Amino acid sequence: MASSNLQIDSGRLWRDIHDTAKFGATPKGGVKRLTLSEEDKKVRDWFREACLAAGCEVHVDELGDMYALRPGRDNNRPPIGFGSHLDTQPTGGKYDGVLGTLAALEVIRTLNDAGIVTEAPLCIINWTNEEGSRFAPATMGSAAYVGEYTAENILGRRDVDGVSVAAALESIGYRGNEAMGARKLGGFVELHIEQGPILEAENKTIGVVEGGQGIVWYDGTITGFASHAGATPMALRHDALLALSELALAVEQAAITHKAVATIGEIKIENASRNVVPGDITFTIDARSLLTEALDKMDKAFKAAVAEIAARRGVGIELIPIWRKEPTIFNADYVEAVAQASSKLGYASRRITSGAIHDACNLSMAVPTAMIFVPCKDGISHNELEDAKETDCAAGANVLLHTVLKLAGV
Ligand code: HGY
Ligand code: MN
Ligand code: MN
Ligand code: MN
Repeated sequence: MASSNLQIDSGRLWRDIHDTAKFGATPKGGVKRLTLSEEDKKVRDWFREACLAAGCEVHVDELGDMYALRPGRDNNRPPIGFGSHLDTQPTGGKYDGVLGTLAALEVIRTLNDAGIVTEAPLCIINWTNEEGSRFAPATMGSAAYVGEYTAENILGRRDVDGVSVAAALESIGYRGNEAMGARKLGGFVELHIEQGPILEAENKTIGVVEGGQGIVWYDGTITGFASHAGATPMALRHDALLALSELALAVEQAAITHKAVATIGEIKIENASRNVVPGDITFTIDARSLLTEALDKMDKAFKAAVAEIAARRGVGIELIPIWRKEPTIFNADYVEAVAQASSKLGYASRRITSGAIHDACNLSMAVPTAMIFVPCKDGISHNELEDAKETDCAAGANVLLHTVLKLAGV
């Protein structure tokens, strides 16, 4: 069958997306499938069976990244990789990561149905712990794959209950024996929902992603002084929560000033009690920008605010950067391949940059990489309301199919 007007099976992809959403389904229609949890095991097992049924060889590396290989005519060439992630946020949705991973599987099935063998081999990938909400950092598996971390460094990381990555991998049977990074790729393409409002607002079906924001994650602690909520005069308090409240407004102002974004999250008052002035608080900051210098300027502004608030309120404030990733620029030829596939298929598209971090942002440090976005309803993601249209998911998968055909050769 000629490959030029090949289309994926939209119904099959849509069924897969909704079938796998049952692994970690929440009452509000979202998905809670934290990395290396029992729910993650169930979707990994489903994905492995589906890849085997599609004739792929499935390999797992020491951090649980899953690689499903489809031979090409010339298996001396490195495979073209494509995929995303199957783990979700605690209040995640059905499409973040899932669309890109299952669309990759659908591309393989479509090629099987059409009896097409590409020149280069293909490799579809489910990366471990893209979300970073159980174990930091986010995009963990792909970051280790490109050498940002050793496997040992990652295996020792622990979640809030003290469970290590190594123990969690073993508990779900996905601590593979393939050495991290052993599987060389010739390039990588990731399909993903935009997770923002632009494509929908402009009535565009495809986002041709040119790059992504850089990111800095901080862990913060504020040490005030727990005291009696009734007997302690306001002027004598060292209230950790009020100090954090002022810092939060300073973080917001720094982001606005530098045309960036920043979020205070994961706030925890230690031994909280209604009638005790908060003494000790932990919190996190997620700061992002397309510009490295904006990340640096925000860092400076955060540090200045910490010093001023701590001195004035008589509290201790510690802000520790735990992860930094520079802004990403994707490979121009790969981006062009996405643009050409999308216009050949007649989809309305526009160039766009990614506000979210993705595994592709790591892969772009090692191999030519590009991303394809499709709209999500009201731009909502990292929320159980996350939703997308079947036609947009199919369009994204068709652009993925034709981009991969172009890059792998048919
Ligand atoms: O945070 C992120 O950007 C990613 O979606 N986990
Ligand atoms: Mn994602
Ligand atoms: Mn996400
Ligand atoms: Mn992401």
